[in-house]
Amino acid sequence: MYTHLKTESRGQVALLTISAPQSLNALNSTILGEMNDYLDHFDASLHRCLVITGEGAKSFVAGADISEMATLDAAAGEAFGRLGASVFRKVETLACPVIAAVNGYALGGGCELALACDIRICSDNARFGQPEVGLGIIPGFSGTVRLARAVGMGMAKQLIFTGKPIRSDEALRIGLVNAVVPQAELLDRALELAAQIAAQAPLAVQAAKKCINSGWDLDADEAIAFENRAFGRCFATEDQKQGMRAFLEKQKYEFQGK
Ligand code: CO8
Repeated sequence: MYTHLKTESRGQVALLTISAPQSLNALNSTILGEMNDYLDHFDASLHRCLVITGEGAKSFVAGADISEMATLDAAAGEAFGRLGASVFRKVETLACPVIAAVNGYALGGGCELALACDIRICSDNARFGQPEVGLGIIPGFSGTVRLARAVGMGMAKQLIFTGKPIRSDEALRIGLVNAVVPQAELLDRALELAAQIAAQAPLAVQAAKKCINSGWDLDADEAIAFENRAFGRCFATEDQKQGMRAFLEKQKYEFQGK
């Protein structure tokens, strides 16, 4: 059992709540270690989608823990950055889709965690920002890499160079989030979206995630060839056979992930 993570199953959807409300869910090495363990043991044959949120109505994650970072030297800072970056990479490359339900502050490492997720939806009181340069550091959990990919280089540079947070409506405008919903509805809306994903053929969803992520880093010809191989492998699944049979016979089929 974890001290700062709450884990639940909602049918085929897993819900992970980061819970350190006294520090607005700031990420220290204990929490990052727990997340690492959770992700290492995540079974995508049991859960078809993961929703990550923060405890309470005020903060998703208010950043990496400043009290832990304050006395680090260069080597320890690099090691701490490596730990966070490796945990977030596990989020990004988790077999199934991950939705960030951003319920308030997503600052520094919190914004970077949201960026590592496949889809972000947020509450109307959410605030996003990369305030690191105001602390004498840079986004160190891969924010310089992922923010530019999400919102474009100019907007990423503005957010990172000024450290100024933005509100949920601006986050929606620049494409940082897919949707803004009232705070009280956030978790239900995130779980609804997750359930829609979970109802699809899970191996196909996983293959699509892999193609989109891998294709981003490849040139177009390689990305298309990668997709083509993945497309072919879909035809070796029971879900493809049953899914197409059910369509042609005008029936419903519950995908088995086989
Ligand atoms: N780290 C540690 N403690 C925090 C953090 C944090 N990131 N954020 C909030 N807290 C604590 C506060 O110190 C306070 O504790 P206490 O009650 O003991 O005084 C408690 O949470 C409540 O916070 P506030 O009283 O400040 O609440 P407010 O409503 O007044 O303000 C804010 C909320 C605006 C979110 C404010 O707390 C704030 O600005 N927090 C810091 C935000 C920030 O700068 N985040 C970025 C941190 S740096 C980072 O994430 C780098 C990631 C890459 C790391 C690379 C490693 C090398």
